[in-house]
Amino acid sequence: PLEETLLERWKSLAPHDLASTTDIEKSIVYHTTYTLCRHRYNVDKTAMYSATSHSVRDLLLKEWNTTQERLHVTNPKRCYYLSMEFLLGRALDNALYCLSTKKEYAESVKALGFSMEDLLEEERDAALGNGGLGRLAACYVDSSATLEYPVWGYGLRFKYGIFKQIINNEGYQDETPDYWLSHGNPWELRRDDIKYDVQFYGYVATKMNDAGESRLSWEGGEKMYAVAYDMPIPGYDTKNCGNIRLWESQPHNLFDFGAFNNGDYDKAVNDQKRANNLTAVLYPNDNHDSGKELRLKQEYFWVSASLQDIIRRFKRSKRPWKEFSDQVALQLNDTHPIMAIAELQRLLVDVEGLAWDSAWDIVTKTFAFTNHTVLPEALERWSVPLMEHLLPRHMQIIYDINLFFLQKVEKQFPGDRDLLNQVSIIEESQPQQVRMAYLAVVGSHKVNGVAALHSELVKKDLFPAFIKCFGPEKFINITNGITPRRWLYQANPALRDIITETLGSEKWVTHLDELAQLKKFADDKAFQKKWMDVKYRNKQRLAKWISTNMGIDVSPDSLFDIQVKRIHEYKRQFLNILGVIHRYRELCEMNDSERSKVTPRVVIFGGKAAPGYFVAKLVIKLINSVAKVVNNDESIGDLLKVVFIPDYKVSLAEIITPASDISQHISTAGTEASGTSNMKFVLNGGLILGTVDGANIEIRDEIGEENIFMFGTLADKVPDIRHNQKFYGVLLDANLQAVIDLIESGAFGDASIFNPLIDTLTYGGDYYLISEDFDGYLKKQTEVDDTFRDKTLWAKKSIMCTAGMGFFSSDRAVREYADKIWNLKPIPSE
Ligand code: F55
Repeated sequence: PLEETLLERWKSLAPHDLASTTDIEKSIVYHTTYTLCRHRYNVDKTAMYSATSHSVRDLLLKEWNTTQERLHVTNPKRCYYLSMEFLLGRALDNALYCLSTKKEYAESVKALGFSMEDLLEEERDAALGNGGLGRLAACYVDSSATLEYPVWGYGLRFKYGIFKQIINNEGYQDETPDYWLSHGNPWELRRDDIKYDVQFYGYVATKMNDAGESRLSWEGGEKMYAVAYDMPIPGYDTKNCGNIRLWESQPHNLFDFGAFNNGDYDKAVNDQKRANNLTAVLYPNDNHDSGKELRLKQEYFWVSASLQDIIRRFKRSKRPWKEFSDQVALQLNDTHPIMAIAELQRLLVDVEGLAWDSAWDIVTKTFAFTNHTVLPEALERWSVPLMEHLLPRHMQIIYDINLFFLQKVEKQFPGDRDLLNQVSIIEESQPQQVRMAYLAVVGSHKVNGVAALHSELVKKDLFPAFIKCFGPEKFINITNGITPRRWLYQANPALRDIITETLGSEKWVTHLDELAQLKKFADDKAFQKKWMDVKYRNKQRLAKWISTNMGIDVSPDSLFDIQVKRIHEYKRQFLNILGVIHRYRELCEMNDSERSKVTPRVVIFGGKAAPGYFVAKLVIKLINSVAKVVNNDESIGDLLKVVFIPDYKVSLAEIITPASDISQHISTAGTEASGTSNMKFVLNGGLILGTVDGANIEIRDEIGEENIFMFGTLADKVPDIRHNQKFYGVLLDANLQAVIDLIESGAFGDASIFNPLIDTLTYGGDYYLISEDFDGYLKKQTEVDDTFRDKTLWAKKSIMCTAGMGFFSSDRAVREYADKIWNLKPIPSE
């Protein structure tokens, strides 16, 4: 460290704020010249975006540094959010708002000959996630930074994020790699000095430690480096700045000269390649576990590097180990980081020399686990042989954790063999499997679901036997939330402005409950008009995007009906498109006078299917086949249009979400843990058509049941219906049968390709209850049409939607985590 007088000098020389637009212009020109080495005759939009971002980054890094300094001095308890995925989207617009300098930068950029709108479009999405789980992590770091909680995210720096989706000429999904770093990334900082070894394979040996005690030790195998990259996460209306630390894998020995000299060139090169590949690509499956060795390697690599970093920070405080959980909270985002439990136990026992029980006490006080799904195919299980091969010492530790746990259970419930089988972390299959979710329950002090219904199902369906062992208090609910900054303030400037004008302040941006005051204007005719004008302009904006990018013209006077999310059978995009076909059938049979009474509709789909998910990809194909026929049927005109927007991602969601009249959240009851896009749409004054599932239920409770269109089987009825279908088969709903007949007639092209999809309705039962729910769905859609024709009523409902959304702010959710799980206090920046 520098001595006092030098410190003062450094302080006096610290870069100062950019006080005027001239300062900002200078900073942008500086970065163009020196960071990018571009001449002023040679600056295009991409370069200008980059220079502007570097300039903004300087401001952020200043806050980053003061935040770290403050934390260093106060040394409070910190929380680390371990998430394989952070679906951040774009950073520039968000940073400009957080630093409250968007206006100044827009002026400066203009003075230099560019438009801010153009520059914002230059930025590639940081798409390091699949869907809801990854976007949730992004919202939570936003809220943590804004609320000044000392929270860091830890994840992986994938070279390729979620693939880019292309819809080919036949209407099928193709995938191309998302090389998002091709133009550099001004929002990350590589930390060459923060680098750890991560080990794989090898064997377990017995060794003597300094005290002459024998200890097990993990030896041999292969090593890689983990190098840190930091991404600053600005808070809104605060000088606090959060951080996400992402690890990149690197070869350990820059080159294995030994192997090379021995003529084994392939081995030398392959070691390098393996290390470089480890963090190359994000697995593109949502709600489905791939079970691949490379995935387990990614998980352990990330968890190991993160724990080494966290422990190094803890050790600097010179506190005794028993205070670890007073200083550190670790949140496990789904099953992906659960190896961290075994890894921390290993580090404490094998490396730090703690006794097993003291170490285990620390572990269980430190970890908490968030579950995001009850779908069995999404819960990770790793085969014991794979684990023994890749992580031999961890496998032993998991066996021991299980043994000691089962001994305790046996003591509590003597002779209850069934119970022991039900709670064992090891599944006695061929080969044996490690049930990662069970390891998380045993190794954590709290387990939470992400919406009220889901949290009940977690207790009832996933971990019933554990309630017996631990009591129900260990299992809690924290309903998801979304950040109002990105999802209203940024994405919907027109709505933002009338809300602020009406409420007389911007307080709602950080206190979303304030929106409730809008209720008193719900019947105000002048306000309704303003409100619906905003909706109209947002629909025009989306219509323009669709026209420019897809060549399809849609009328903003139509009802915009949107379903955008990952394509999955349980989310039932199939139900939606079958409903569209039904609508088309009816239109075809109407005369002109009947048609004149129809509410014109644009049905918009978007979302990626996992590349290996055949049935989901077939749903995309069906949507596009239907779109082609319907959109080209001149007799239908504007009464019905179908659009599949390719490559749905965060930046597109920001245009799509504000433009909905209705959005669909129609999962089979009990399958969608929460959903978060439902919250985004309602926050933006969109009504929803949904099932009694996930957070839809709580949205209904908050906004009032008269403001939501709900239908469908209830979750507790689903198992019986499935059971009966298995025995007695499925008798398809009559309207559904007519729709299927139309598909099979070849109305949408070669029908045989859709057979595997149609089979999911009948073979072995209609697992997702499409037929069961079809009639209720159609009836609700008719109600939607009728209600939409009453413009005043619709406007009122739309206002009541936004007004009721205070609860769904991620600020509220993060506060709940901090209070109920992390025991964490904010560290004010001023
Ligand atoms: C990704 C990889 C695996 Cl191996 C498993 C799951 C996923 C994944 O992307 N899950 C996911 O997005 N889950 C969603 O989490 C949201 C946030 O809690 C929920 O709102 C949503 O219901 C749930 O499906």
